[in-house]
Amino acid sequence: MRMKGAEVLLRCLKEEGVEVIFGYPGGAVLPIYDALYSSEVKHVLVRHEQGAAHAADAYARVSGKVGVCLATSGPGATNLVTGIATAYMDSVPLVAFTGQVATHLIGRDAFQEADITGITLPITKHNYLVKRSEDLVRIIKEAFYIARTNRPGPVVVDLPRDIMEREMEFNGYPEEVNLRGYRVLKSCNMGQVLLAVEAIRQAERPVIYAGGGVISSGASEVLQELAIKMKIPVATTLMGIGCFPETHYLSLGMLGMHGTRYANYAVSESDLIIAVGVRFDDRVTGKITSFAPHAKVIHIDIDAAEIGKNFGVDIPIVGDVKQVLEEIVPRLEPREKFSEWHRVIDRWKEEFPLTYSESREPGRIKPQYVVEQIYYATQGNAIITTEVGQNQMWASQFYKFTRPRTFITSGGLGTMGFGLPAAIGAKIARPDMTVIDIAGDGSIQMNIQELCTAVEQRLPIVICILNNQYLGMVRQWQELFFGGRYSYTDISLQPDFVKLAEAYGAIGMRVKEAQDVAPALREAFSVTDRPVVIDFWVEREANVFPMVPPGESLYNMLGGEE
Ligand SMILES: Cc1ncc(C[n+]2csc(CCOP(=O)(O)OP(=O)(O)O)c2C)c(N)n1
Repeated sequence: MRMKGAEVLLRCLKEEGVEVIFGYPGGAVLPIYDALYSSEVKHVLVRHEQGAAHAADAYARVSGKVGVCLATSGPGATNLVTGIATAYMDSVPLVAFTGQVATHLIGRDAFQEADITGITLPITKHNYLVKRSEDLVRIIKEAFYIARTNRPGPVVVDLPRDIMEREMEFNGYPEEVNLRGYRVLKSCNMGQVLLAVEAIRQAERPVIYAGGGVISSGASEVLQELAIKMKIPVATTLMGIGCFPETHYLSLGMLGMHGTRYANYAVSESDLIIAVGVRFDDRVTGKITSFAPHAKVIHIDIDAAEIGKNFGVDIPIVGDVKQVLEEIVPRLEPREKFSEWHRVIDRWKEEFPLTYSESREPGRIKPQYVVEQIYYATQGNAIITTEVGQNQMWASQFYKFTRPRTFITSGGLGTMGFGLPAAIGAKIARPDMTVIDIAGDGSIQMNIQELCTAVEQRLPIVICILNNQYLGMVRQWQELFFGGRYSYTDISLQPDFVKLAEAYGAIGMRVKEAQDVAPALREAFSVTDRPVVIDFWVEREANVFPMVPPGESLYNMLGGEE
């Protein structure tokens, strides 16, 4: 069948099961937008391409499908870059389509030309420039396949305008992918699995250290089975939050820089670390030479390049986390008791709980209290997206997540401006769930324009701004490590967020007293047809504690109570 390249693209997207793409038009993608006009694929018009990438990324994190975004050539494509890098650092399956100038103009500094495959080479799992119509269908098939298999990640497909315009033969969407040098891992080394089983059997003080790989491989259930069967406490990374219910007595919460004291102590005292779908990031390990000094370490990961990259391990297992755990768990006899190890941990939990004190400033609330109230109001049954900074850490500490794919945050890149577009993508993926963006007053201003997108899409997402009128996390570092010299972190000159929300057609509310927090949240959750922004005035100089200072060992944590 003959049709235009742009029509072929949309046919392929339908074959892939793509329901929605997040995008922004421009000259080079006009043929694609023309095809979209009469396509069944839903398109969400964002207000900035960065928003499209983050929304598609969050859609993927929440749904487990591949997220798709679309931008025009040149500035449209470069505006996607931060979003692509964010997805890359957090191993999120994303296909980003970019328009490109016509093939005969490439390399001539044509209007709105940018070498997007060159630019995104280090931040994509793979990328393509489609040079011939004959390659289009195969490349789309490969792009989706590469994005979602093995360690997921973003793939860019750059589409020259003439290829989208020109008619070509469409002979259907291929079933199979044939990629030389790219194999999907189907099995793991059983010798290593048996070593891991033996190590788990023998351990006296084991800890599971679980990361985002557990969630992306769908291994949460089998991980829970392992933990419960063997009575092993579970600490998660920021990306792993939700893979193990934080309400369970075996949960240690998060470990690392802003983790719980008991998670960090448990890791430091353990004799066996079962590291699953993690990458030994410096925010987690602290000073790497003193990380888990007494432990034998099992590391299970789909990406062989992660094993031994930051930390030497004793039992490396390359494979899909879910498949590997499914090999390990049935080979273990349930453990009767770990009474001594659990007693030690219980004592730490009692002695060093996550707490905070009353607000010292009249007319300002404790930010931790706001997060706790969000938790109580939603019974842990919501999807939380965050911006970056203190707001993100308080969300991770004080909201008790019980399910995978419900905490959506930029971990690896730490991208301010992620939370609002992510909330849009999350709500579109799960319209049945309550979606809340826990935001800082700095970060929210980085992609505030997406409020318009949320209004247009009639999305009842709730944006809770923890407004401390500072770039809080940076101010905290200045307070602790730069003698309190607050160099350019005071952002008290800011818009009136209530009026700003209203200007966009959303609902705006302001809360300054603790007793008004819960009623405001109730009111916000009763809205069904538009976003709500709540401007919570929080204590200006509240800090995130505990904290492992950068480069220190996990033992040396500052503060316990704030
Ligand atoms: C795009 C981007 N620019 C700069 C930073 C560095 N940074 C990390 S946290 C932070 C402050 C965030 O302030 P705010 O959004 O108000 O949140 P708070 O820490 O006060 O909760 C900054 C500037 C970043 N992470 N991302």
